[in-house]
Amino acid sequence: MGVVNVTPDSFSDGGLFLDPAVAIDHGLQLAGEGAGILDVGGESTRPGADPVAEDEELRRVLPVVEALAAAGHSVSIDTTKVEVARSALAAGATLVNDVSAFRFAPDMAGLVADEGAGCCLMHMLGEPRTMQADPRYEDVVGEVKAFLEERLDFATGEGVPEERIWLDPGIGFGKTVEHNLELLRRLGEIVAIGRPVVVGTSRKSFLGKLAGGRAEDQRLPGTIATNVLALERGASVFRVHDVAPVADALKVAAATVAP
Ligand code: PMM
Repeated sequence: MGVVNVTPDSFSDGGLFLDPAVAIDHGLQLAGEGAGILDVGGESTRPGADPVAEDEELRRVLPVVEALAAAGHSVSIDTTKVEVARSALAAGATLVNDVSAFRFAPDMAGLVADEGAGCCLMHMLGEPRTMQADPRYEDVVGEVKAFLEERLDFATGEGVPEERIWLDPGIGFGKTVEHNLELLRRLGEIVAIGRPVVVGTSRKSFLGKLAGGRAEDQRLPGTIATNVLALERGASVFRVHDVAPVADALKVAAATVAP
């Protein structure tokens, strides 16, 4: 899954692809590098980010979704707003990547069900504005797993077939470095829920901290290391900014994992 952020303020690429034409080119490039899905987002979820108004989010993402879908690519829409998801699905997206797992807009489940779309349900502690203010868990893996199971039940109860649901532990969303590491070490427990697991470690701050203080553009080695290990532990979808190098690493790693 290649990241196409149409935002002025995402943590690692904010402002680079705010012009729709540039974002479309970027998406096409990521598809050429091997991304099977292009994840288009118009609202930054970085810690402390302010919410974006619906009309502004639509203005950012719609032309990009439309162009990438028209070019024959699979597109997911990274949003927590039901009207943004509705328009993106109408414009050709086939999957809703909701970092609130339908908590912010419960109607999103019915939309996904009615439209025959897929969805990715991600764990986040609270909301982006406050999630990194002293996150605490008794047992981070147990709590994330219980949350994802509850959200899976909610979504299927609203009519989304289980086969169309992916789950994501939400690396960096209300988690300390140690919480992220524990989730990656014990990823198998999330995989055991029985749905495809998405991981998003790409360029995240814990990678910078672990490598001695690396800036966003120097976190590719950590991104590769974590994605390769996540593959070995059963993850199915890898959400990254740097598709070509990660796709190579995953191909080689997959060839060494027992079938
Ligand atoms: N991370 C970000 C945004 N959306 N969606 C999913 N499913 N999983 C993630 O880990 C995730 C996400 C934040 O990264 P970005 O600002 O670079 O897009």
